[in-house]
Amino acid sequence: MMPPLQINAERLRSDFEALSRIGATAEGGVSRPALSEAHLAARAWFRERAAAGLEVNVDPAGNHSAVLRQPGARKTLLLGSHLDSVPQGGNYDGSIGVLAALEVLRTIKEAELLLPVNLEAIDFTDEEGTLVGALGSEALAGLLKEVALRHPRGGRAALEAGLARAGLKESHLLEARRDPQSLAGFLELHIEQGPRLDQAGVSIGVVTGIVGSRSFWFTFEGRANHAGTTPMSMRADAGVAASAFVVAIRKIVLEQFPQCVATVGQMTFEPGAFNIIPARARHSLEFRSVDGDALENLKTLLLERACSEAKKQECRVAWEQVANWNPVAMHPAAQAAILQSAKAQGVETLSMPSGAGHDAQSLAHITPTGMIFVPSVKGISHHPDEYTEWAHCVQGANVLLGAVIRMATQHER
Ligand code: HGY
Ligand code: MN
Ligand code: MN
Repeated sequence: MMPPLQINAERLRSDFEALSRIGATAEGGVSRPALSEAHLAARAWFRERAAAGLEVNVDPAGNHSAVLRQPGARKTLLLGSHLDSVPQGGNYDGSIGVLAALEVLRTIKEAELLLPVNLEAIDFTDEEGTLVGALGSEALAGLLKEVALRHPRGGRAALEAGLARAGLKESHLLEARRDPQSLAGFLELHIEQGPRLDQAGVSIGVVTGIVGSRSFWFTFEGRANHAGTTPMSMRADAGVAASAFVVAIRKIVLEQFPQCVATVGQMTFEPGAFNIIPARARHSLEFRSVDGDALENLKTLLLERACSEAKKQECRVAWEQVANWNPVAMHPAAQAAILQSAKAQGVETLSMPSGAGHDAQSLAHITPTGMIFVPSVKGISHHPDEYTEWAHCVQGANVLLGAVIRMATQHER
């Protein structure tokens, strides 16, 4: 029996090292927030690398892709991830999926392997939600709503500045929508970003489903006053109200919603001085679960608690929901293709849900979608110390290659 086709590991490594230098931080990671100069530089690099032998495409949502056309093919199998990062992020989140996808296309082209579907290695815009959240993949899947653009998670100013830098027109973003009938599926290689594979000593994760999440901005309004002369009993301290709510969020999730996680990642007080009682406190809140009902029940409870904590401090509270992603299952055919590919390479697998969000959760709504995880050492991610053994990156790319061939050959021309 022929050994399975393998990617060119040296070429993948040289791409990974070149890309890691774009937006590199002193701490050893990368900072390439969506449509920032560093992100645009990474996209220019991708276009140049892809142009060597493949067709390059940029759609109205800025999604960048390399295309390997196949004679007579009517559908396209998408594979890829995202080149944008969180601020002060790591080198592997998203990057390894885009580079492995590009390497799969080059390997199949060099092997002169003819498939019944086109292959497209794609880098989606703003997966991380610095601007909107899964902006490019939601636009391609036809899920992007005007309301998400009017009230984006990262604020209107950041969105407008990013689109201007990238030369993208907000009014054209939705034109990136693809006809689901034109797609044969989507596969994404990604780091796990959690500790399970690393702890289990297993090198390939087969994702069964991806968590849903809800994102909000909360604003507590109190009364600014002199920090020295105002008796404690006469204060309407927005900072205390918000802080009490943040502590309550953790308590409620730990005690009543063990299937959820919640995070307050940003918080500001205004006017913001040692000697002024905060008039306003604004903070983010994001909570996630694979259980859609739990998300809605937790949302109800937290909104009630925000009101009661505000009242205790004689403050007012307002909120704005800025993201709403539902849990999605990965397609059985995609999971089977990944499992068969890993088995053919003698690689042990672990089937598992994803606690992180991904572009795959947009694509899962319109085409058979699957994800392959590779281990994150100590489960660290969204941090410069994010690290995956290089052998696992190569193995993940080879499992992606085998899964692509299996999913592609399930189609007729
Ligand atoms: O936030 C996430 O789960 C992903 O890294 N965007
Ligand atoms: Mn990611
Ligand atoms: Mn991420």
